[in-house]
Amino acid sequence: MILEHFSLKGKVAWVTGASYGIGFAIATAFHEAGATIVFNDINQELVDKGLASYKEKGIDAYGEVCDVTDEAAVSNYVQKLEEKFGGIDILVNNAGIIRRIPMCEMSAEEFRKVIDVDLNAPFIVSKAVIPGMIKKGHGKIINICSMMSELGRETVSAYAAAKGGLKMLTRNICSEYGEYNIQCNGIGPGYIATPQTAPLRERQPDGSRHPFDQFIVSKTPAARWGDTADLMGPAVFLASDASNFVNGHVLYVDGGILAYIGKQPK
Ligand code: NAP
Ligand code: GCO
Repeated sequence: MILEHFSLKGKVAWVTGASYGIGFAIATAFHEAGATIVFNDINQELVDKGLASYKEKGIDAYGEVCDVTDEAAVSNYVQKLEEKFGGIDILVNNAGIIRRIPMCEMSAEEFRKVIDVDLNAPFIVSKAVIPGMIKKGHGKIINICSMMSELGRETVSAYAAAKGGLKMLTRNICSEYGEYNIQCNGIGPGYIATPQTAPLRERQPDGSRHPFDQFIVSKTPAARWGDTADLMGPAVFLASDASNFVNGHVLYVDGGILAYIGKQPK
C-alpha cells in the first residue's frame, strides 16, 4: 500500500529548535506519522515550553538545552541520543535566527552570528549525526531553507547568505553521502506566520495592515501567508521512504511565490 511508504513508524526524529513554530509543527507531523520525537532549544525556558506544548498534544517528546552552534554540546547530545534511542534516523536542521539590518549598518559580529546559527550549525549537527546514519544503513536530513535561498531583499544579507549556503550544503551532503542511503533535502518555506515574521505582520497604529504584509500577500499566488501546518505534509514526505530517490532537492512550500513575477499594477 502506497500510504505505508509515508509511515515513520519505528523511526527516531530530531528536530532542532523545535519548541514552537515551524519545527514544532514538523515534529508534530512526524509524531502523527509514527516517529519518536526528539528536540532541543537554546535555553531551558524554551525547552520547558516545548515539552509542555508537546504534552498537550499527547506527544511524549524528549528535549534538552543544546546550542546547535556548540560542536561539543552537539556531540554530547548525539551520544546521549544514541545511548537512549539507538541513534537518529531523521534530522531536521530547523533552528535559526534572522537579523533584519541594512547591510552597511550591520556589524561583522552580527553577520557572523546569523551565519553561525543558520549555516555553520546545520554543518555541525549533520556532521555529528551522519556516522550513526551510515552505521544504520539509512538516514534522512532535511534542512530548513528559505525564499532567501533563491532571492534577496533589503536588510537580510546575512540570512540570505546563510540560507543560500544551506541550499548548497544540502546538495553537497547529498553528493557525499548518497551512496550510504542517506537522503539530504531542503524545505524552502515561503512567508509563514510565526513569531519570527510577526514584526512583518504587525497592525499599524491606524489599524491598517503592515505594508510588508500587503506586499507579501500580493507576491503570493495563494494570496495568503503560509501556516506552519502547510509544511507538515512536505516534511513527512521528505522524512519517509516515499522520498528515497529524492536527494539534493529543495522543496519550496511557498504558495507559488518563486513562480510569480507579481501582479500588474492597476
Ligand atoms: P524561529 O524563531 O526561527 O525558531 C527557531 C527556533 O530555533 C527558536 O526556538 C530559536 O530560539 C531556536 N534557536 C535559535 N538559535 C538557536 C541555537 N543556537 N541553538 C538551538 N536553538 C536555537 O521560528 P520559525 O519561523 O519557526 O523558523 C524556523 C526555521 O524556519 C528557521 O530556520 C527559519 O529561518 C526558517 N524559515 C522561517 C520562515 C518563516 O516565514 N517563519 C520561512 C522560511 C524559513 P529563540 O526563540 O531563542 O530564537
Ligand atoms: C524576511 C522574512 C523571511 C522569512 C523566510 C522567507 O524578513 O524576509 O523573515 O526571510 O523568514 O525566510 O522564506
